[in-house]
Amino acid sequence: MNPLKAELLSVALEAAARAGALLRDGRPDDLGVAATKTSPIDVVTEMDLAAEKLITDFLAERRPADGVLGEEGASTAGTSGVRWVVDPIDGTVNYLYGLPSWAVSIAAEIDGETAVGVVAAPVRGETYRAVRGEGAFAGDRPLRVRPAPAFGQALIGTGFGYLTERRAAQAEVLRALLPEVRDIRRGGSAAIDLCDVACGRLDGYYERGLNPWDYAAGALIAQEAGALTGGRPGDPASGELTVAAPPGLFEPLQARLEELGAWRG
Ligand code: LIP
Repeated sequence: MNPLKAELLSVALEAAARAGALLRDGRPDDLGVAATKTSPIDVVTEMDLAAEKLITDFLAERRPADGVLGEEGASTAGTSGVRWVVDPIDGTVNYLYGLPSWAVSIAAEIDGETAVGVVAAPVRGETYRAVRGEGAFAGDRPLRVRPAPAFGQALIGTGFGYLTERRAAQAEVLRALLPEVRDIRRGGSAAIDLCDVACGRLDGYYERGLNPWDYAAGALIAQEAGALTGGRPGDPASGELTVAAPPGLFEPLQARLEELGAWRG
């Protein structure tokens, strides 16, 4: 493995492990909402802020010349060509309510391309990782997507935004898609959903409105496990639309989402 990528992986794994332990073991029983962002249901807790500080302090200590982009406000340009993209708690609402499906998501870009991705899911006891071109793993277990099923047999993950108008548009897409596939799962963490595609626990995933920190690490892990990822036809995954699925399912799913206008709203 490339020495730089090996170092970035080691740093990401340690940062995610430290933040995951803080979040798992230090969650206050009376955890409340510390602030809201784009809407009254787009919440931040004191633990989101504490975890992002732990991660950014660790990155500054180990990789002081790197840039950082974090969901809770971390933003430094850096001079090394490496930028960290950090979601300290992906699945914040699940974490707030004490539900198990949340993760620490840490990606490292080299010259603008995601090279390393780590998603730690402490309550699951699993940490997913990938280095571009080197495969995807959960611990030491190699990950591989489930072979593409017929469209009507596909288990599809998705999620919803925090703005009323967007949620109404997303519900219309869901209303059309649900009768056409095996079933839908809404887990509440894009990073975990993308890792579940990588593990073969979901056949596919799509969502409109994600931020880079939601999908950067998970999309690399899904790619390295054999999934195709993207947005609207011909576009990369983005906040407009993120789609992930194995070849043979990715194409019909992406085409159907285009027909349904899943990128609107
Ligand atoms: C979450 C995403 C999830 C989406 C939620 C939320 P957060 O990120 O991971 O897929 O459906 O609405 O955006 O806000 O918990 O970091």
